[in-house]
Amino acid sequence: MIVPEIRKSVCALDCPDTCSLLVEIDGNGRGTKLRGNPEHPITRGFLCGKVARYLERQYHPNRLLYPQRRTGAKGEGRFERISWDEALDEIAGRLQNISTQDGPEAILPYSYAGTMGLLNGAGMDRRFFHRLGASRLDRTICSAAGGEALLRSQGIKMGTEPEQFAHSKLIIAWGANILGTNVHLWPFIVEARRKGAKFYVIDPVRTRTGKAADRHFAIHPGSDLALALGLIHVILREGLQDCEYLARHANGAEALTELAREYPPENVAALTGMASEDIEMLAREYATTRPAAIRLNYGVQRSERGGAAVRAIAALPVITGSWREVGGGLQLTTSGAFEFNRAALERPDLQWSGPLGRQARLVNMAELGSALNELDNPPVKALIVYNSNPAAIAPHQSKVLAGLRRSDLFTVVLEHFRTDTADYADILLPATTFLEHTDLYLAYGHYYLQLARPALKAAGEARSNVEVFRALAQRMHFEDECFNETEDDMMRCLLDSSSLYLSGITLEQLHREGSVRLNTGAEPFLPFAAGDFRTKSGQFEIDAPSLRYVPPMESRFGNSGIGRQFPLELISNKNDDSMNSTFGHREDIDRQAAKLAIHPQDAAVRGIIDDMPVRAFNNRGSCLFVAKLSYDVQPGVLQVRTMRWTKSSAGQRGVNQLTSERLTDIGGGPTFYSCLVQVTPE
Ligand SMILES: Nc1nc2c(c(=O)[nH]1)N[C@H]1C(S)=C(S)[C@@H](COP(=O)(O)OP(=O)(O)OC[C@H]3O[C@@H](n4cnc5c(=O)[nH]c(N)nc54)[C@H](O)[C@@H]3O)O[C@H]1N2
Ligand SMILES: Nc1nc2c(c(=O)[nH]1)N[C@H]1C(S)=C(S)[C@@H](COP(=O)(O)OP(=O)(O)OC[C@H]3O[C@@H](n4cnc5c(=O)[nH]c(N)nc54)[C@H](O)[C@@H]3O)O[C@H]1N2
Ligand SMILES: [Mo]
Repeated sequence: MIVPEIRKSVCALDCPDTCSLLVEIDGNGRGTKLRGNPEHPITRGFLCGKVARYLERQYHPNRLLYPQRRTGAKGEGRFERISWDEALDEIAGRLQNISTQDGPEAILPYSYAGTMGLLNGAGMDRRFFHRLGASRLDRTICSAAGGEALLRSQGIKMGTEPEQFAHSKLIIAWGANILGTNVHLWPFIVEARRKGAKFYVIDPVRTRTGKAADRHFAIHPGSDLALALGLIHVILREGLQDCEYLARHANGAEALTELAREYPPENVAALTGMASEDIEMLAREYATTRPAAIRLNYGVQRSERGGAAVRAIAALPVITGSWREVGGGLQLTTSGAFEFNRAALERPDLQWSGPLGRQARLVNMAELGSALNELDNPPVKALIVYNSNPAAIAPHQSKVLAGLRRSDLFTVVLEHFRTDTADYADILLPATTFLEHTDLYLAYGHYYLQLARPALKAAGEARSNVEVFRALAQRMHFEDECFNETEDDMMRCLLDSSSLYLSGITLEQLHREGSVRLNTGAEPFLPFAAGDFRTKSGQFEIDAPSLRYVPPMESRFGNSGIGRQFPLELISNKNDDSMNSTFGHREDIDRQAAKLAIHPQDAAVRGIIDDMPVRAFNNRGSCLFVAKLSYDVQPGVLQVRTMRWTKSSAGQRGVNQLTSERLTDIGGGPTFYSCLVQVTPE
């Protein structure tokens, strides 16, 4: 038997788990199998379904293999092959002209976390755009509201490590579909349950995770702030708080006590749709079952008051003193512990020595449609897209597509596949995958830093984002030394940080070991056991006045009147088997994303039966789905799994036809899950 060669890699998909991978390679250097690294403390030898099959995507016949120039109309998807030299010359020439005529801020980069790699996600690209003086992109599309909430309350985006969930006696998955989007946390929950822990889920949708729980609490979308205040009401009323912890480590407890008085369980039951006894029970169990951990994920903060909801939920372990305990606390993200020297990597200082001589304007990526159609002084004349597929994933899609169709917009797309966005490119460039380039990875669901070297040969003429922006910098005669740096130089820049969490970690060690635990100090890691919040005051900032609950305007209970015309709340959350729009080329994924879950009551009054084609619409747009009658959603709530490519959906269109550009209360995030629609048989 021939023993295959094994190379190590790291999964770069936008996921809290950031897995350590083993790639089996045959004699010709071709990858034959991907496995989870059994030695990695979080990956623990298994992969999710989509990444176990990632080699299909890697070697897919539709992979982009060489640079192309558009020959058809924008959006039509007709291209001709060109050379890299032609492509880079044309891009550099066009960007130079636009910069001269309209000013460099007429150029807008658009990228998100297609790869979580730091070099290809926020490295040479940032340097290039900073030196160019291009508009800066506010990367809000995913986690801005929740992130800002943690920064305001805790001063740092950090939380309970996944390993400690095994020691919890009560685990609450709050807007967190763990089995679907964070499956490597699951074994720790299984271990806890084996030792007697209870597992509860708070989610408007009964997801796979909800079905696997001891209890699933169906909550009205966007009403989590009210629930948190109701729980706080009961905890304080019954004296279950940790007075000492609160007094020493939190600011604003008195004002919160006042506010919480206004949220007795009876009132909160009406606001959240949960039973008043359940609210009482949940509060008591949470405060008295020790240790108790909350896995809060990003579902909660994708609605209008999402930031305040996260701040109120994050106050719970402060009120009960749960941060003192192994297996207590809360995890929304761990990413803040990776305190790299980002300035050395991204070089924002280059803006001052470039043509602009100042910091460039900031454009919110959640408002791309407005930016492309309405922004002035200067208008956006060039859009450079990489690590993202805005034609599918950005809200108010009709506006985004109208912008992408503009004949005076020069669009460049760096991609693996001809996505919906790629169809609008003037120049389309083939990108390498994470299996083909070097990168460094933080994680937002654990505390291990990882390095991956190329495991496979680049497909066709594909180049990494780092290589492309390095080459463009040369074409544009940017002479700063940083544009000559290698990937290793760039990683050294990142590691050159005074953070204790990174102290002693070297590139050599990362190269040798692949995965290195951050220096989180003595085990077990209890970041806020003695307070130590990173706010200016060093205290957890409750800020009760910002936590008053009002239902989302765009909900059945909002006061805007939209609900009369469009009475159903649509949640377009993640697909268990996919990754945003990344697997949009797969037919099975497309079929899943075409299904609209609707409660049998809502279906009956509309004459909708199972498997019937239906149209969902509102004042922004409309799209076709196949109805799936289901008790997994409450009456008044619909659910669809994101995210299909419009082009593979045969004219039925993507769900973001329906979502709005309205922003969250803080952080400027999108409100994907505050979305009212009407549904009719098609
Ligand atoms: N399989 C898979 N994994 C993924 C992704 C994927 O597309 N597929 N995407 C990745 C990305 S980009 C991210 S940001 C993470 C996100 O990971 P999660 O935050 O876990 O994913 P979501 O599906 O957005 O939301 C989680 C749950 O919140 C629920 N929810 C929606 N609105 C509300 C609400 O108002 N209140 C409450 N309590 N719950 C609500 C949804 O029904 C959903 O079940 O997952 C990452 N992992
Ligand atoms: N309705 C609705 N809309 C949503 C969401 C939702 O839940 N509902 N979720 C939102 C969230 S949380 C997020 S994070 C965004 C995600 O939106 P995006 O960040 O756009 O994520 P993907 O759709 O996965 O697209 C990533 C693209 O990057 C490409 N890519 C991957 N690696 C590389 C690389 O190394 N180089 C280059 N050049 N390209 C690469 C992939 O091929 C893929 O097409 O969507 C948001 N939109
Ligand atoms: Mo995300």
